Amino acid sequence: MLDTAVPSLAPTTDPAWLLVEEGFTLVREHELESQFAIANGYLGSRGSLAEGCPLSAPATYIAGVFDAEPGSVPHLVEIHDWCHLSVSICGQPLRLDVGRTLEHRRILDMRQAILWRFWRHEDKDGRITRIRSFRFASQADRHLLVHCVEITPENYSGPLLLDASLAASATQTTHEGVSVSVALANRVLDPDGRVIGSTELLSGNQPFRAKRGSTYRLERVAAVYTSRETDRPNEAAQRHAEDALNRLTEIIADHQRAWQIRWHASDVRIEGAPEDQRALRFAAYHLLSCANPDDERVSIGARGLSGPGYKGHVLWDTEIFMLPFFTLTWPEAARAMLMYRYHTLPAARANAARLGYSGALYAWESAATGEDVTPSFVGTPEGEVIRILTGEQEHHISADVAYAVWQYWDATRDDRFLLDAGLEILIETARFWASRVVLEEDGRYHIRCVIGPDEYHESVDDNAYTNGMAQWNLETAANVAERCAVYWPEEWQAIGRRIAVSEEEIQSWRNIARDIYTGFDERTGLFEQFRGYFELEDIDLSRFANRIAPMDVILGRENIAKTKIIKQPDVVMLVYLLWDRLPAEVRKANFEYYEPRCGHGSSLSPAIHAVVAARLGNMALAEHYFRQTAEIDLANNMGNSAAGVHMAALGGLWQSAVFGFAGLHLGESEPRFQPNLPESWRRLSMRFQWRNNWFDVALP
Ligand code: IFM
Repeated sequence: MLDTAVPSLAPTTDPAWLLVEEGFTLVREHELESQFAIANGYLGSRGSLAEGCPLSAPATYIAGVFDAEPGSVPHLVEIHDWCHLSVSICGQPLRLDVGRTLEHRRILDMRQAILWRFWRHEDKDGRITRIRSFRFASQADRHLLVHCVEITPENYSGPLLLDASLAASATQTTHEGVSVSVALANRVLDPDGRVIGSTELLSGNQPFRAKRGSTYRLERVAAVYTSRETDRPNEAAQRHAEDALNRLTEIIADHQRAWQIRWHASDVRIEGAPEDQRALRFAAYHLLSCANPDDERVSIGARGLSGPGYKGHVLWDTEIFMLPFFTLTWPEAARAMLMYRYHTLPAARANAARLGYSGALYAWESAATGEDVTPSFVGTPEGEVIRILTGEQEHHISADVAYAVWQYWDATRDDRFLLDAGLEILIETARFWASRVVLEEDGRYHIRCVIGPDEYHESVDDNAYTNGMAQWNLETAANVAERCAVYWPEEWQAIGRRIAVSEEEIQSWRNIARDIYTGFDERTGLFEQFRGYFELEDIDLSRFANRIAPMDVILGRENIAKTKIIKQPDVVMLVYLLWDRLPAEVRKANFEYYEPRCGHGSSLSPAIHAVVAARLGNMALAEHYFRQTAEIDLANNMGNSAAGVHMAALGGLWQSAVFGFAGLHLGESEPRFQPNLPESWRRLSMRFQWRNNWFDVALP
């Protein structure tokens, strides 16, 4: 008899840790597969039903492993459906759409990061079968995925057939030359815990007799390796899967312990608002699931490892929306993500050079190498082909990466990172801006033909966000470079040998930053979002309050560009990121002007409005936007969670609780709180790490 922890494992009892789906609604299946995804920063697997259903889209991804068919942009590779399993009893397949479902419940236990399924089913001849299963992606051993299924014939004895043949061990090689090996180790146990078979019992053609009231268990481990980690991924995967199956109890305990550590460092506890609590845990669950402090070659894509959206590409979503969570709760993971930007600096340099600029222009959409992989065209459901200009024009990404580098260093004082990687990013991005600006007749530096965060307006001049962030980038690079030259002269010389920086160059960054056009109007205190924005048609968005489609669909792409309606915060984004540099009345004036003009056509939008509204004390708006953000995936309120959860919105939700409602400000000498909690939040408590100290906070 095997000593295994499987039978005693159970979901957490506190409902604030659980996401529960009762019953089965076919059309919700895709969004649930995203919500219920399990991941560990190396592997991610959608929460599909093991036996499949007409709408199943199972997929398992490996972070950073992309493939590209000729002529198309790279996408995350989908590996074999490792957890497929069909069960037949007395010759009848057990399926939700055949017979009668007596009970069907799926539970994502976020505390243990385990996806559970409880199912009682009656076939057309009255046979009742009970299934209890769970799966997880080990947080302690990132190469492992585990799936256990218990099957109990409640009121009959008869032949039980298991078919997992679709989930065979396999090796596949991508067009990009990466070999991926998935090895499975299985065993089937009888009610006494004795092994009665392994792979042969899962072939779909070897039934065994199951006894009424007895529970049979399948234990299955998938191990995944690629040629990026070892020359022999196949052997490594085989060995690892066999070994892990023999140590299942330990594997489970290690996974639970690893998550305990993560939650201890990052759980934001809310008393008085269970739904908000659950939403914050859902956000942290997916963020924590997608990070890997041990791999500097990867970062987190817009939909994490939960679905095919954005093909797994990395955008500014990571640095501006997700990274603050990691910097303050898991700095090792934040560092690895920034190192991904360091390792892709050569591609960013090439990208700038290709367009005739100096320094580094990060790819708007980035995959394994950092080359720009933004698709140039997209087809709409109506069959229209649309040109995509973001890859060519959304240059603010370079300043966003620089901003994240500085934020990380400021919060961690990780000098080694700054000297080995961060400073080079700051310098190369500043260099890009110095070559990107044009000194015009008015004596000001201008940046023409860009797209700001508001993607409803393309090819605009002097976008306030882009210019403001470029100004910040130039000034910060100058300050940090000068500081390094004084404090770390040897390292500074070494950096100089790699990317020679002269005092004149630093001075030129300061001059540009001083004279760059910002679009700020002293009289009104407003930034003009871009040249000519104030002359555009003003449309009262409250007239469209009950809309069910985004404004660009309602008005049409060309028409919306002629209006002041914006897709997502642009000036408000600038106000948020450069908060301490702007007077209070300027922040307020710009929020009050732009907020009513925002159509929230992007999942990135409401969270930033929530943070800024909370900081301004506008609690009604702040709570409204907080809940809108929470519902993006939990209620699929944008209708596109099927393609994966929205990682930026999840990071934004955390930011709206921490930097918005809790009012955390990371000043020069110590963190300060200026809380504005929603009325229902009796108490917010959290931990975070700042400059190598842990802070435990309880508000009020
Ligand atoms: O990066 C965002 C962009 O700002 C708006 N559209 C969606 C992208 C990916 O989330």
